[in-house]
Amino acid sequence: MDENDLTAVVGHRFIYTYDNGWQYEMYVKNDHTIDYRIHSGHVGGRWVKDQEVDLVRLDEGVYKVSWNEPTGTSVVVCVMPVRRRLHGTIFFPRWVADDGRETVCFQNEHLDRMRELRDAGPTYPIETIPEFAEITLFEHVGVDDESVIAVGPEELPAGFADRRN
Ligand code: FER
Repeated sequence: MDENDLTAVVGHRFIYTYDNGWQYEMYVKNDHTIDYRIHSGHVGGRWVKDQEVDLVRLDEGVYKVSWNEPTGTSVVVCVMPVRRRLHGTIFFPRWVADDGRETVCFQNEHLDRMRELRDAGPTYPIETIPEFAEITLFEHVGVDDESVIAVGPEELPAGFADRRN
């Protein structure tokens, strides 16, 4: 198998709902960058562009995306596009787990504030949230397209995140 063939995920947008009901949207903009929106959940309304990630192909049809946010939150998402399934583990620092409201924004405009909050903590105990999700929409939209994730989740037309394919 070719570990370096990431074409099944790079340039794709997917919308998924975790088994706990939280709905997310990820755009794999290129092999080291994602943009995303959080449609619902503990920090619903939050959205981010140009998050650096590590992306690897673990095996046939299995991809892993890992990163750490300026807030201190870490995330690992294992994506299985053909199975329309993924598994994500979110590691919230204590301050986000206790009250995530401060992180609900277009993060790119508040990066220094997020790092300040991260450094103020508290960090521990970290809240680990491991959940499977169903991928309800999966589409190829091309690489490095800044128009794919360009507005916050609240600005989208009604039903945007509920489209299925
Ligand atoms: C995901 C789970 C968590 C995800 C992003 C996060 C884009 C980010 C959480 C946060 O920073 O609060 O599946 O995908």
